[in-house]
Amino acid sequence: TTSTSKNRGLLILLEGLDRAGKTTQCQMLCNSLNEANGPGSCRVQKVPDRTTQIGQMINSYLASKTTLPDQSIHLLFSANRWELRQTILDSIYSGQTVILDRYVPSGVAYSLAKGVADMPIDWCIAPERGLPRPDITLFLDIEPEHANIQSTREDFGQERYEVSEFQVRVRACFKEILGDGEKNSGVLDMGKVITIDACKDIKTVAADIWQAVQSQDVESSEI
Ligand code: NYM
Repeated sequence: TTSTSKNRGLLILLEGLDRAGKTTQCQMLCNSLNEANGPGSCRVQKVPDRTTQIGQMINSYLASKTTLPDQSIHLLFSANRWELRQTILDSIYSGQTVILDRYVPSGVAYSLAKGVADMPIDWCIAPERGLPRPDITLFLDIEPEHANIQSTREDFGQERYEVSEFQVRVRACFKEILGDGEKNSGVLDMGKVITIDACKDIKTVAADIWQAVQSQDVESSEI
């Protein structure tokens, strides 16, 4: 089970398209885990982390204030995760569970969906090798047309990639790289992958996520 009897915290990843409700669900899951296991036993890490210098470059790119070659922005997203690596490991090995709001699968799926000829899947995955592996990945699946109108981020719909034809391709790429259920059935090893129907109402999705996390017998192996 996911109790604090483990000597390390868990690394839990929530993935999905823009407006699938990831940020809301990360917060709800974190609140529930903090209630169950004690305050501070869990935290959320947003990826990309827009607060670092690299994060600010990513933010300008997403806001279309700057342009960059597809390869460059891909590597900046990856570099942003490498900046987070040590703090994630520190948290986990001090016993704190970390919930990631996006991670490696977003990095690969959004770049692959661009269909750039010299950015095949192995090129996209290469810079991600060696980053901490999540214990469990919850893919919040929505039909792109069900993307929530309401979002916790005010500028939703304004950023690059937030166009529905592109989201359809990103969804297909997510499914290709994550597989559908069994460990290692996709191209990336993101731990146990569970697909959650995120078209349901917020509370039902939260309950489904809670159940998936509780029912998961996570190995306390090295990350
Ligand atoms: N994105 C996110 C990428 O293209 N590559 C990545 O590695 C990551 C982590 O940036 N449209 C894209 C997905 C989103 C945007 O938005 C980040 P948000 O709302 O901060 O999750």
